[in-house]
Amino acid sequence: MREAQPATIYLKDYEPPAYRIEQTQLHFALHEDYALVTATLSIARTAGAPETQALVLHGQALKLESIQLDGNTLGEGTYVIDEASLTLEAVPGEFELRTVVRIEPQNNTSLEGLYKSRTMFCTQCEAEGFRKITYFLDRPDVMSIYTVTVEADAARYPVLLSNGNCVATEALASGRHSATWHDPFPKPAYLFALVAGDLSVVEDSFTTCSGREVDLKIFVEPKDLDKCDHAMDSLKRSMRWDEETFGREYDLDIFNIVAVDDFNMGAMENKSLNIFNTSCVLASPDTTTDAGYQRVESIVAHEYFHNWSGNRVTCRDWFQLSLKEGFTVFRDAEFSSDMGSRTVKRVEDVTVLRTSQFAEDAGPMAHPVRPDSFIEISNFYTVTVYEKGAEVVRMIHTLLGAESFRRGSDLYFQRHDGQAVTCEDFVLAMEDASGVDLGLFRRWYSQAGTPEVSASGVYDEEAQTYTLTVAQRTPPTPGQTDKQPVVIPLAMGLLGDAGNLPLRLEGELPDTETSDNTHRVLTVDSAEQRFVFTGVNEAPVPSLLRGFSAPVRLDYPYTRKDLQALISHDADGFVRWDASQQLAVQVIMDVQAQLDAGSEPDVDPLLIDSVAAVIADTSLDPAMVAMMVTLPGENYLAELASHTGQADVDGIHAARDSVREALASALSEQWQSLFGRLHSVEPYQASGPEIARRSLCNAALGYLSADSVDGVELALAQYHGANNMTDRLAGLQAVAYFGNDVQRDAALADCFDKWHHEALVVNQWLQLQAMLPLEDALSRVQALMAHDAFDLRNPNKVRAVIGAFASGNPVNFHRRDGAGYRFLREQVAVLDGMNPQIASRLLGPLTKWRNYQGRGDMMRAELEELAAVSGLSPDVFEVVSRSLA
Ligand code: B3K
Ligand code: ZN
Repeated sequence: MREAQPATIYLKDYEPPAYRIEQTQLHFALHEDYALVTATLSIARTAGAPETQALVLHGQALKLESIQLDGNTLGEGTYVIDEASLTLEAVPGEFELRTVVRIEPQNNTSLEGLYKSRTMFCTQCEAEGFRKITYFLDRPDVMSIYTVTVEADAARYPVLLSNGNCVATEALASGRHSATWHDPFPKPAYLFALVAGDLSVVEDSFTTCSGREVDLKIFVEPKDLDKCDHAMDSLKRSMRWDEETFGREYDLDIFNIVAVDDFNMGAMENKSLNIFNTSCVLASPDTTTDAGYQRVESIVAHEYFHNWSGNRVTCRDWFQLSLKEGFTVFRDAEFSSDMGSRTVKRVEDVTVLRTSQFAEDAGPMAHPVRPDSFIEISNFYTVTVYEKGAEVVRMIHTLLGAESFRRGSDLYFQRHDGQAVTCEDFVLAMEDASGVDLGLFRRWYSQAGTPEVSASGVYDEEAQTYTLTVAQRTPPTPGQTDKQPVVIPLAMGLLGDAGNLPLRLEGELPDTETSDNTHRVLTVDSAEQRFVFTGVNEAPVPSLLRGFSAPVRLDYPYTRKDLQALISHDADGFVRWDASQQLAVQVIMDVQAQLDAGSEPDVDPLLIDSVAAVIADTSLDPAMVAMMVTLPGENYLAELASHTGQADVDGIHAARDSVREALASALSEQWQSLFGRLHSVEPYQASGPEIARRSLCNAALGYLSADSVDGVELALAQYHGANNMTDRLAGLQAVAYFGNDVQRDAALADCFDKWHHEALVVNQWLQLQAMLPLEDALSRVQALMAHDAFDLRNPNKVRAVIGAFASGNPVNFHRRDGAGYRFLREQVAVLDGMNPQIASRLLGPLTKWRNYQGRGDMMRAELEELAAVSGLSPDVFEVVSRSLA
């Protein structure tokens, strides 16, 4: 048990490594109750480092069996081992170090390092898991060439994989065999991977732009062989897209993906051996929803894109995590936009950003895209580093324009190929290639918190001018009280009665007008600025932050009529959707106030008219219609409420339900005819138009079942008759939410009965139940945890039940009696002993204790209870202590 408080690491303390490891040879002897890892490292002192510099290798939970330096066994007393390192006080300038360590993969429940998932061995090393495999300089700026031999029982583990190319295989005595892999590209230890198992494979190939053949393989358990086609297709499309869009060609002759069931996150970009959570790679119409298909496509692409943005050019240190993650999320979002609908993808991403990232930025864990300090880096794989980081890259793209941005990324890859670099290097390449000064823009990397932009407009009819005043401020965040203005690209237009108006800024000559003179990107970079548009011949409604051009909170005093105008005919799809959400938010808040005051809810007919108009607008993509008629989520509403005060979870839930009922009943005929028109029993296709059709059809089904028992019958029929998981789950969900107890329990039981053999379906079944806003939700969740289908060691199950309850069932997690909070605290305490990363992640909802009306004390008390537990992992310790600070 650790006594001292875990140490904080600071970016300002970064020092380049004193030693390099040029070659790394590893030999793994895998057995059922232990593994022996022999590491032979060619180490050299960095030029300029003092000869007296000790060599300190990272190492955790390793049992050293032997150690040799240049062939000579080192005796005890010539080195020092503690719980995190192996230190050699005096070493030559160049030498070979050989260690043999014993580890226990079968007992490794942290799923970090080398561990067992069901029947296979696999690894997860990012960020600092390699030190649980062998003694090493486990930091991303130490890059080495790896040769790896894996030896195991041939019958149990016929497939033996590591990074790079397979250079030898051997049959050994006692039914064992081995395979040796060599990766010609130097890489940091976090990209190392190993897999040993009895796996089946789906094979394909890809011809790169220069004509090289690459073998593509997806390894899965034999039962999942029929669920690999979509991932394989997505991989080939990603490879082509990266060549065409970013000029990036794949660099080896082999690219492997392995699916594992027990995985802490979605997937991992290990060089040429990506390891995936089964939930992010397997897809079949019967087990996977449309959202699941899209997730597989985007995660396969994301991990593949890392081959350049992350692997060929990697991070100098973990403070630079967003260098690879923000950039790669931007790249995968662009890919998905090109594969499907750009606006739909944007709306989905912005919803996540505004619901989760804005909340993170406003809470105790707020940190800049490039954090200054951390205790446990695993806690910083956040929506800020990923999603806000991607927004920062997107803003550079907007400010430079597509062509200069591409020149910048070409320069970045060419200049830094094979290096471990910083966010600053990325920005510099963008500046050098474009000539655009990004000096002040850099604040986005160092300043935490979501900027608040307030805009107001004045129309002068006589002068025919429209003056837009834009002010910005960023609220203080923990440890950062003084904020500077940031550079905000504000994409905008002006909407008149008959459409978007031509734009001319004061002082501009008419010939500076661009081809699309109804759209502009204004650069807002000081505390307050005015933009005067001339020649404006009618009072416009401003269309602001088009495409969500910057990750800010925008406040403009729109009237409901203004919003209606934007919804019905602005040129920007994102603004149309956003206006529909703003209108819904206003109406829900009205209803909440009415319910609070004890009056009957009175839903503004303007909302109903506007939803009716959206449904009737056949020029809109059905997926857009589905998103525009879907009310903002309870977590988003709570985030908005806590921005200006505190959230009343029950009030939000009741008001949102009541507005939904009003829309359901006022427009029941429209929902009926939509459903009738869109419902289909044709064979499933995961194509854009089909996904769009299903999304709108199922939105209609939701309203129909909220409105009447006939609607529930329709949902029940859809559940039973569906030929795909999207429609089946939508039917089941509608029955579970709006049906009576008998219908609900029968349908849920039927689903388990039919699908208990498909783990990924069972996870969705668990999650649906954990999120039901029923009075007995907590005891249902406890019963699910006692169910045979549940397993506390499997992160997917934990997320599906405990995670979904705590973050997707607000009324029950925030029960008045505090039982939801107690439950989460107890689970986190248990999980912390098994899997600290998962434990720490689950804590998220409790950290927001300041946001909730009448609940804060109870939530804080649970955090205090956790803080008092001795032997907390650094992961949980960091989150708890920051939350209480
Ligand atoms: N790079 C990995 C995430 C690793 C998380 C480690 N705790 C997956 C990704 O972002 O592509
Ligand atoms: Zn990533």
